[in-house]
Amino acid sequence: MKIERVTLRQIRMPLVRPFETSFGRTTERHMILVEVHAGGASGWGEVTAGENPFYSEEWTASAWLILRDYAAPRVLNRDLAGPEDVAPLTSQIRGHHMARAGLETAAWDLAARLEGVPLWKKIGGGARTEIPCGVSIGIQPSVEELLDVIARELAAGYQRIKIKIKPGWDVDVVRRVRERFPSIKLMADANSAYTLADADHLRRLDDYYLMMIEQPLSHDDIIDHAALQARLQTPICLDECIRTAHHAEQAIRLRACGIINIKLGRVGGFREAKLVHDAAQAAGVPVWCGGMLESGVGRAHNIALATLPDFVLPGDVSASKRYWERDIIQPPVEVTPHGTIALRDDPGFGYPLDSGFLRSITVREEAVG
Ligand code: OSB
Ligand code: MG
Repeated sequence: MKIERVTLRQIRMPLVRPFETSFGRTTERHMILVEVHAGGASGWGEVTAGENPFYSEEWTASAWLILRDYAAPRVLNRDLAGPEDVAPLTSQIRGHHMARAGLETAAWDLAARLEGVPLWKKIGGGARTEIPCGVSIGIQPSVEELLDVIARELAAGYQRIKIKIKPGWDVDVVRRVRERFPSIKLMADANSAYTLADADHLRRLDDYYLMMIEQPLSHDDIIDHAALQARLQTPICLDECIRTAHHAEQAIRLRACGIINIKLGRVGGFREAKLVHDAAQAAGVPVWCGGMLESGVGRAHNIALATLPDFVLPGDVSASKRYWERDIIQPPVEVTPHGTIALRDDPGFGYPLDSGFLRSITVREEAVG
């Protein structure tokens, strides 16, 4: 496989409703789609970076430059034995995993299409034919509104509810959710809003038998998470902290978490995501697939990833219509009444692109090579 050309496209997609976390509020996504061309075929990937460097150091504009000036030139016109060769070729770049993953995941999609197989098969997945789905619910204007949103998502069939927390919107909110929904699978994601000095406060969450608390402490601090986990009954799930399989191994060894959220972008693509998965599986640590408010392309890649065997917990991958009036794939991602996404057997990521609509929301485009 030889990638002859890379096309970068930045698209603009307003969310159907704003999404608020401890680090900020998103009303409109600006994402980069990466198309890689080889032998008359092409594969697609998505850069999941945010509009600002608040979840991690990357944002849409930085990813564009990394892809154009560093990542794409390193893989163009090279003889690749397969898509697993892409990540090592860009590993000289420090950080910028989401930019690198846009290219890497596109190469996996291309390889699957060249072989005429679904992406889930190409990555070695297929452990299940339906993906269990949860939802991630942003910070709401009031607890009443949050309870209404949760009721609506449960009625739609979603198997697990994740709420976002931050100082001032945490223990009392969780208590009221539990009073109203005593037996649902419930978890809370803090996106690094606390420090170890908040350990006593966070310990109050143990009263509400959450499945897990996600990334309570700093985005780059595994050690303090280990100290916090020793004081909590509720399992800690790490998101921001786990950027490589080595981080996963260290976090597990230090008992900093009992669960890992795997995001393709955060770890740099399928190759590293599979290694994180394997490290967690070997240690008996369950994983689930996180989300970054993706368009249909990134969403479909997440679905493929979630067919690896250790993805036993419902993830944050949900229906297109929760995010978009109109998605760039047709049909959009749909969720069954029992809260699952059924796998598709089309080659590659499995959903036809709506190219006319895609063109209409493209704000810049550039070919490399
Ligand atoms: O921490 O999981 C997170 C969205 C943007 C950035 C970080 C996170 C999230 C989500 C939303 O929780 C997941 C989704 O619905 O795509
Ligand atoms: Mg998270």
